[in-house]
Amino acid sequence: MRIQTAELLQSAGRADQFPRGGRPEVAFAGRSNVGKSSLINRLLARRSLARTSSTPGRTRTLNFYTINDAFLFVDLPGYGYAKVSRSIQEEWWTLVEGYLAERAPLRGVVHLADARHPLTELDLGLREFLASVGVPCLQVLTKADKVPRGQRAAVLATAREALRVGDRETPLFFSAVTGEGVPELWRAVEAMLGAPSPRPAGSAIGAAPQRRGVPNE
Ligand SMILES: Nc1nc2c(ncn2[C@@H]2O[C@H](COP(=O)(O)OP(=O)(O)OP(=O)(O)O)[C@@H](O)[C@H]2O)c(=O)[nH]1
Ligand SMILES: [Mg+2]
Repeated sequence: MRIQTAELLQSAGRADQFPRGGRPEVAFAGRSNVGKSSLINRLLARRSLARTSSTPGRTRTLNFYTINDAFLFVDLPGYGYAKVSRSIQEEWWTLVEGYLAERAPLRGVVHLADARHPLTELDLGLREFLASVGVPCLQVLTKADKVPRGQRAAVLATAREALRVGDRETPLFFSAVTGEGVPELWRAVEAMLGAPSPRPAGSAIGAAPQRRGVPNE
């Protein structure tokens, strides 16, 4: 993918701030500090378009980026950061759930988990939620530069077992540091963007979001 333009369209802290328009979009979800903003920057070959930080819980809004005036990337607030108050976490989660369940242009979600750690209940809960609202999801294992090649097969096997996907799904190793996984992820993202909307025809509303536990530990 040749990136001609990539710009922040909107930072939304409320659903009525989500941008309108029919361009398809892919969202990036995962725990706080897992590397969502870094992955977006790496994919777009922009050093600091999406704000990254060593302080977890930095991305507090849904940040919509327009790429080539053709499609959108959405950087979602991370979940599971214990130092953010429960009520704030609950507020973000309600907003994110509503977005995932009802956003008409959403074609798929790239779900990030740290390749060095097992998937958590929150990660699995998000995957389940996406399945329940019919949104395609691609599993990415971030910070792959920290996982020696010799450990890759074991990491993959553990992730597949946690996800209960057997051989049907292969999580993708990705590194924002080395660029590993960039071409593979672009292929998957392009396929999502090119696929028909998973939402019911003529409706902006998918299944109603189910309440889940507060995304905290
Ligand atoms: N080694 C390594 N570090 C990474 C990688 N991706 C991100 N990081 C580091 O992880 C930290 C968090 O990265 P972010 O991209 O800000 O993570 P985020 O998921 O957007 O975080 P929140 O917005 O707080 O939810 C930063 O210190 C990054 O430099 C990677 O692929 N390899
Ligand atoms: Mg971020």
